[in-house]
Amino acid sequence: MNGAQALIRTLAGSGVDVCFSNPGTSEMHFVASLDTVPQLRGVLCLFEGVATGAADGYGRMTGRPAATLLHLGPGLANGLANLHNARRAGTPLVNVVGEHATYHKRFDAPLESDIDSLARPVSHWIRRTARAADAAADAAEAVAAALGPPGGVATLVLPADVSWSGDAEPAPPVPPRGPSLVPDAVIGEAASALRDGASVILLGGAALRRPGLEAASRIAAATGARLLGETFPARLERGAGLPGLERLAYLAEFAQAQLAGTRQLILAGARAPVSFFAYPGLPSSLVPAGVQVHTLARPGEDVCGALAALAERVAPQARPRPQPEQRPALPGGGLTAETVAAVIGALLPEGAIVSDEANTSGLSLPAATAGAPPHDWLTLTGGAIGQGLPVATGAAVACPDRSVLALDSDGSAMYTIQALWTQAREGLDVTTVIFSNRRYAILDLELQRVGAVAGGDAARSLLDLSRPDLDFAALARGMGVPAARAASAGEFADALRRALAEPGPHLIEALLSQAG
Ligand SMILES: Cc1ncc(C[n+]2csc(CCOP(=O)(O)OP(=O)(O)O)c2C)c(N)n1
Repeated sequence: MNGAQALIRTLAGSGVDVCFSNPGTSEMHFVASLDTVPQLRGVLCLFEGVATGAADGYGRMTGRPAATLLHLGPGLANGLANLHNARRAGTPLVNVVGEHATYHKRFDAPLESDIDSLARPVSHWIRRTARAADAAADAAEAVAAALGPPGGVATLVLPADVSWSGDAEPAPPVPPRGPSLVPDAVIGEAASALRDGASVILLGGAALRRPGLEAASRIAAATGARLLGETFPARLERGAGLPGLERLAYLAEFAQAQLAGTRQLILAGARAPVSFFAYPGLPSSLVPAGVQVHTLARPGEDVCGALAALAERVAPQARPRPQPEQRPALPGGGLTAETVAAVIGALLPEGAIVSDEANTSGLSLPAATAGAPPHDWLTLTGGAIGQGLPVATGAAVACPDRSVLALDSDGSAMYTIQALWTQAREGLDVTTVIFSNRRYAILDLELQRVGAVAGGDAARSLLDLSRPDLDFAALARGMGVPAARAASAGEFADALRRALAEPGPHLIEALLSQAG
């Protein structure tokens, strides 16, 4: 067996069943081996940012790593932004990067580059396999490193001659480790903090799944503590029957208002809140002065267990407070970000997975969908736009029985629009809604917020997506995805109903009225 075959068998044996790929010459033995290992499904992505984002979406939904297959340094570089988002999400992911044959590197051939330096900032584990005989053990360790906890990106650099050389055997999986338990003393400290009436519990990571939310809701019911969710969760379970959760706002002024009056801040799987950017004259930390911060659980610690133990201590009789079922009425009239949100709230199917990269057009989505049937909400964890469509693609591969909605603003969608082709190729049940405002609208706002002198024509043209107007329906059809354009709330509701009812991918371009 050559190194590539042993590696692929080991990945499959360790629970990796999909590889989002964009291969080149140095990965040909990996590609050839896929036919001998049907348990590992190769999915072709037409840009590496789609492959890495899809692996992120897959890992968020399964808790298991998908693999990527990228072509040397340039292929990795194309995938970096979504590996960055995956890193911020704490997603388990095995990032396989092909490399020149070991003896070829010193010739400085055109694709030669410093792969390790490119990979390091996004990887919490990197290994360069030296010999075919090591490929399988390295693959097993990569899976274990990706799973953590905490989960993360494990990058395995695979030279071509390691792949094609013989004398390798598959390796057994490395036994998984559980999250570290939170010591009793830490739970006791949080319990004392909760005696102060002005407490906020900031929930993040695994605390945003049902068990964590229900324990936190019991604590809030018994102690009067307020619950907030981190601003950009990797995966939030929400909807009717689950405890509702307000998220910390993106804009620092709003976040400060949400935290005003707090004396005790308990971090449950979330980091201490900071402003997304620095603004002249404003603080970077959003923790109000004088607030005592307590860390109940860090990433990689058993945050749900800690919340459950804390609930047993301070709220033994309390019940979680479920969000009542409640949907907005279907609106009529023009198409605005608000009416699109109301239609989505009215029609969101039970068990849907929402990949939210709607940016400024998404402000009404949380309220409009709060009482919809239970669903998962995946957000832009690392601020690097171009994540929404790939994450939706990976989530659909992970959960073929669920409806996936990608809610994407036009500017962000264009970074990784090739994801639509993979959705068509794989027959994935993804409905993409494009919020077409024909602007980088958030940057209009940021231009003022950072105190830059309000732009003239030259500045404005860098934030404007018209001239020419993008035609997303045509782009989608060109990649095999049926598409519609909607210019009124009624047209949008009809198109969304049809898209959700039919299997396979669809795209609806919502032509927002302020786009003119
Ligand atoms: C990879 C990357 N490149 C550039 C940016 C800077 N950026 C932030 S928001 C934005 C425009 C977003 O426009 P759009 O997706 O249409 O959303 P809107 O602001 O109109 O709601 C840009 C370019 C970024 N965050 N990430």
